[in-house]
Amino acid sequence: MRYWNPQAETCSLDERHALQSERLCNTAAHAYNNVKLYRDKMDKLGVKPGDIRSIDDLHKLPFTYKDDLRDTYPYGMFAVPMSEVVRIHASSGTTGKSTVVGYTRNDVAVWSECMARSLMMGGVTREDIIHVSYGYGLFTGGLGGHYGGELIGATVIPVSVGNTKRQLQIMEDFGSTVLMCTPSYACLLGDAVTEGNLRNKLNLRVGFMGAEPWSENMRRQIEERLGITALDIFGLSEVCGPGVSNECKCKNGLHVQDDHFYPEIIDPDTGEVLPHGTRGELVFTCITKEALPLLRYRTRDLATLSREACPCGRTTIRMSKPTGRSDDMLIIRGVNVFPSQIESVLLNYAQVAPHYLIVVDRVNNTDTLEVRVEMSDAMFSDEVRQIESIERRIRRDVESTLGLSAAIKLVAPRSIERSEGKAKRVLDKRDLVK
Ligand code: DLL
Repeated sequence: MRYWNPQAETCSLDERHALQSERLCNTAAHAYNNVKLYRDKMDKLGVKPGDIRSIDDLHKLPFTYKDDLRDTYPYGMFAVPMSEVVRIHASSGTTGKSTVVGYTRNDVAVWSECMARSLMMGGVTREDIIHVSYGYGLFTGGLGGHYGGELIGATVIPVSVGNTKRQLQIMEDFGSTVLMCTPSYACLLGDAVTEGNLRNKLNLRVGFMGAEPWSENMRRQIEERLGITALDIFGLSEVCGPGVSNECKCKNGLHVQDDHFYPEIIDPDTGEVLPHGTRGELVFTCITKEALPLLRYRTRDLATLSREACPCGRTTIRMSKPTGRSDDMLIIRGVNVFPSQIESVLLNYAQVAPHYLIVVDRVNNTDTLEVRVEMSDAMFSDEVRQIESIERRIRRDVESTLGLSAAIKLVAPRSIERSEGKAKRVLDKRDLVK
């Protein structure tokens, strides 16, 4: 079988349009009737659910922003009672509070279905052994891959992250055929396989890499070193997690599961909807979600959309690899990081000045994070021991805020370059999109 759900994946454009329209009408009413924030936003625009008669009316609906989720933290945008919510995930917010996502039983089923469709794009069947090295926990990567794999009937190994030596041992001993992990971790595994001369001992065939941007160069490296076909998988927690879109073996864009997540591309500055083929900000409307029916959610990811026919036969719309962001979010070792999160930690320390620079690099296929912070004049004359102690405390606070280790370097007053316009807070030396 080539498709998990042939009807959903290969139906005619007219059928697709009719299904999307019906689902959007229901979702607009569901959101309006059950989420105060949407009722207020739609009332302000003078739009009633009855004004939404087809998917072509989508542009009449208001946008949703990450901050809307933060302002209603944790459950204020849920459209069902908590007794209907069977799962919670969360991702980084712009400051202290995370973005909380809820799923009903049906939402988990839809997500699993989308993941099963994704896995089948890489030819995964019940005969496969899926090695899931995405993190299990509030992050959606681990459980997303897990449920999709089980739905197909494949054997799923929930390895989660870390301990590369053990990962390779499990892959070899358990005969893993499918690898799911971030592209940077796949590069690291590739290095270890090459070093240990392990390639012939592994049975890997295909990989699903995502959660962060990656280049064609990285794809080449991963495929060569691990002996696999490496496919791009995209998603975001707010919309469901991985499986919003995925590459098929043609590798010419990611098929969006647009019978569940309807994409638009807009101008990030004006909000105007842009024609297919134009680069802009990706916006998703969740047209089947029960717990969190997001309308026109601003992902901040920059991409293009295409309706050109794909040789695989799927009629879903395709998106390009995301080629950047319209905000300042960084993805470091698969973890989403907003500079404002780091700033909020630094502001708690009177000893350091509000001048800092976040330096991100990639060394031996692993992302590194260093925060350079200027000391105040008073602190600069302190003893080394005291300076080191503050450095340690800041490191601990940054790590617990981000869930990611960071090097903290206290530097001399006025040593960080000042800019005349907007302060430049981030120096990203990685070469991610090419
Ligand atoms: O990263 C979900 C996921 C898990 C996707 C496993 C794929 C595999 P969040 O933590 O909410 O969710 O981060 C979402 O990560 O808005 C993009 O900026 C970025 N991102 C996700 N997949 C890709 C990808 C998961 N394939 C944010 N290419 C998104 C580039 C990606 N960026």
